[in-house]
Parts: sequence; structure tokens; C-alpha cells
Amino acid sequence: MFFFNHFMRIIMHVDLDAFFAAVEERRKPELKGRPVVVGADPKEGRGRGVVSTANYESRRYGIRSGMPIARAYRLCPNAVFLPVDFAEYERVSDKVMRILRNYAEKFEQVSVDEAFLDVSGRTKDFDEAKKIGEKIQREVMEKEGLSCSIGIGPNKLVAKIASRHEKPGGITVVESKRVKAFLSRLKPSELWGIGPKTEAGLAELGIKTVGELAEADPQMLLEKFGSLGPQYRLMAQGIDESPVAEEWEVKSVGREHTFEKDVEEPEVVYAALNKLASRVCGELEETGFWYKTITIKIRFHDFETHTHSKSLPRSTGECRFLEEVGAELLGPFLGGKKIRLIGLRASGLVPAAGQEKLA
Ligand code: TTP
Ligand code: MG
Repeated sequence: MFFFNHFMRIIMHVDLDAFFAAVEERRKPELKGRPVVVGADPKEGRGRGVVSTANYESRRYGIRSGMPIARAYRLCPNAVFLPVDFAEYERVSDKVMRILRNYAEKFEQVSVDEAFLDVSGRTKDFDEAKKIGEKIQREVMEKEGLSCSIGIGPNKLVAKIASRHEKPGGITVVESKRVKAFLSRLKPSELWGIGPKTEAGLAELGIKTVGELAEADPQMLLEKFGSLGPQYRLMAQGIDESPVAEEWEVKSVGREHTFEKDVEEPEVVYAALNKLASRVCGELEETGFWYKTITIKIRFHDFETHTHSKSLPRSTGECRFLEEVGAELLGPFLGGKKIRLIGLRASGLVPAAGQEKLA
């Protein structure tokens, strides 16, 4: 393979370790070293609902995100069970994201505890990128008392898989020439957008690993999965050119919300949208900007993600359009697959009319 060096990117994926539980430990130091489970009330084993996250001590008992809380209780009745305090996690998340943003020209927050950084503008060297990663870990630990894991690779796909490789607290670097070997032994479902169903479909074709998927006959994949088939194969080869989408932050005000549990009820989604709208609105007012374009982002449970925008005829400071247009743009996506995250952004910002001081 021939690569021109100046096209090579260095992408970092940062993911906080046992995030919700780590925030709880940070404010209640007496929890340190004990198994901590954040999620629904276990009601001594009779509770309904699921585990949001478990710290690493409780993972030793087999407790995992998404597991019924009653089962977690049976696995470790002595664990400390805490309710989800999403407002606190978002507040801490904002502070961490502000630190991360300083390390890259292009920055994309993916969820409450993870982000992509394109550091190609700062270094062309993977060893140096690793040093930047270490610096990030130190700063996040010193300022926010939180541990994070980092994956570094030539694209988002590889960086994201790499960050899980040495959790908690690790940095995994996968240079271009190591991508193939790094991916080959993984299960297909470790790639983006490949869930248990697709994995079962692949197994029917005799494909059990990413390495086998990378070598599979494209025609066969096309027949089985339609146009997605060949895309799976490209992913398996470690090919991903999607950019780190920095526009979300530049000259715009945006907020995202990851649901504690994937949701399908439109009214829950609209309620979350209204909350995002009032936050975005608050920030526009604070910073003194009017907006013209409204963008929504929606991510389904399987990580399929869409963004849609609409521009108003002229800029406005009136916040009701955020809600109204946001709801209009979200509408077509509701009532089908379960939803993991929604985002709302106001862009095309201009200083609010009459605000001379900004001139
Ligand atoms: P993750 O990054 O997947 O998990 P984590 O940070 O708890 O643990 P680690 O990254 O070290 O493996 O998710 C981030 C947060 O999102 C997590 O702390 C809680 C929340 N979450 C849920 O509420 N439900 C879920 O099913 C998952 C996976 C996460
Ligand atoms: Mg995490």
C-alpha cells in the first residue's frame, strides 16, 4: 500500500473509565476501593431497571452496564448501589470536555464520557501523540480526579476500538502498519454498526473474525447485506475516512443528551429536546448571540447516527424556534428504532442586535 504522508491523520479517542461511578467516588471518597454500582434501586434484589455502570471493583463480580439491577444485587449484595445523578455527570463531563478541546484543532464529543481529537495539526508522529495522550491523562486526573483511557490511530474507527484495549487508564497506539494485525482477531461486533444480528449473519457465511471479514468476497457480502455488506468489509480493513466533525463547536452552541436507557417514546425524546433547547438558549443569551441554523443529531441504539439542519429566513434571538424546528427535524426519526442520544445545535451565530459592546 502506498500512503502519502501528508494525508496521514493521527486521531485520538478518549473515554473516561467507569464514568458515572468514578464521579460518585470523587465526591464520596469513602467509596474508594469498594464495589460501586450506579443505576436503578435494587430493592434488596426485587428492584426493576438496570445497571448504568459498575466500577472496576464490582466488575470483578461480573456486574456490567445494562444488566438487570436485581441480578447485580445477587452477584454482590455488599456493593454500594447509587441512583443516577445525570445532572452532576453532565456538569463534570462539560469540564473534562473543555480540557480535551484544548489539545486539538478538531474536536468531536461523542457522548457524555468520550470524544475524538484530531491531533494531526500538532504532530505527525505516533510516539509524540502518545506523549500528548499522557499529558491529557495527567491533566484530567489533576484537575478533575478522573481516569481515562486513550486510543490513538490513523482514523476514528481504529482509535475508538483501541481505547477499549487497555482499560482502565491505558493508552493504546495502533500505527497504520499495525492496523490489519490489530483488528484481525476481533469479533465483527466490535466494529461500529455491527450488532449481534449482523454478526450472526456473518457467521452463517463462515465469517467469525474481523480478519475473515476483511478478506471476504465482496459480492457475497453484497448479496447477504445489500450495500452495507461491502462497507462492513472496508471497516474490517481498518478503512475509515470520516472526519472529526469540529463544526459542532465552532461558532455554534450545541448540547447533547445520552439517555440513561435507550428510549422509543416520542414524548420522552421531545421532553429531552426541550431541555436541550433551554440550555442552548441560555448559553446564546449569556454569550450574546443570535442564530440562524438549527441542527439536530440523533443516534440510535446501534450507533447509527444522523444529523439534519434547517436554516431560518433570517437570524433570531427567539428560542422557541429551537424547539419547534428541532421537533420538526426529529419527527421522521421517531417511532422506529430505540434512541440512544439526541443533540441540538444553533449555528450561523451573529452578535445579538443592539449589543454595541460586541463590536
Ligand atoms: P461507557 O464509556 O460505555 O462505560 P463506563 O465509562 O462506565 O466504563 P468504561 O468506559 O471504563 O468501560 O459509558 C459511559 C457512561 O454511560 C457510563 O458511566 C454510564 C452510562 N451508560 C449507561 O447508562 N448505560 C449503558 O448501558 C452504558 C454502556 C453506559
Ligand atoms: Mg467510559
